[in-house]
Amino acid sequence: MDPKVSIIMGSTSDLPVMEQAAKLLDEFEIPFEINALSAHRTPDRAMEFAKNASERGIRVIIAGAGGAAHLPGVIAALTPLPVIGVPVKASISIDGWDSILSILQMPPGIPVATVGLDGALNAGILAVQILATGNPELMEKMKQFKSDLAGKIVNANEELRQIKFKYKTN
Ligand code: RP5
Repeated sequence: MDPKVSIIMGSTSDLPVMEQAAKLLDEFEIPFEINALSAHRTPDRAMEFAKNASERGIRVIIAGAGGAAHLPGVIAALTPLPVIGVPVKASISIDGWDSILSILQMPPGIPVATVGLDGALNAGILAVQILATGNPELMEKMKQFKSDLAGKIVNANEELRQIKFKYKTN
């Protein structure tokens, strides 16, 4: 299987967060690869990866990092592919804001589609949505996924209806 999505992260300490994206891609049966790559510890490898990803058939890159998280931006600067950035709340973090702002606040011309703090699940969903724009079968699966989410709220309301309060009217 040739990978369509590449998940990269600054360190394996990011894995507990980034594996949420991997699980989601597995659920949608999307071939993906997962690697550690650092903009400051392995800058040459990061550059080589970014320059070759498109030619290798990768369609979307999900990049997670914590602290002064320049990995997604550096990769986005070197590839024409869409890059989804995942700010990770690392142990060195100042409440996650360092990572959020480093990834989110890219200068004009080099976008990184930034999800919320530790939001790797949303990154996975967004990657599938990007792929689905050119794949009707995947689009149907995404529709089903969304309707399953709606089903959860229907069930939640059913449970909430059972809860009794003196002044609760529904
Ligand atoms: C970043 O530094 C990584 O993305 C990670 O979130 C953080 C800490 O890395 P380790 O010291 O745990 O390897 O580059």
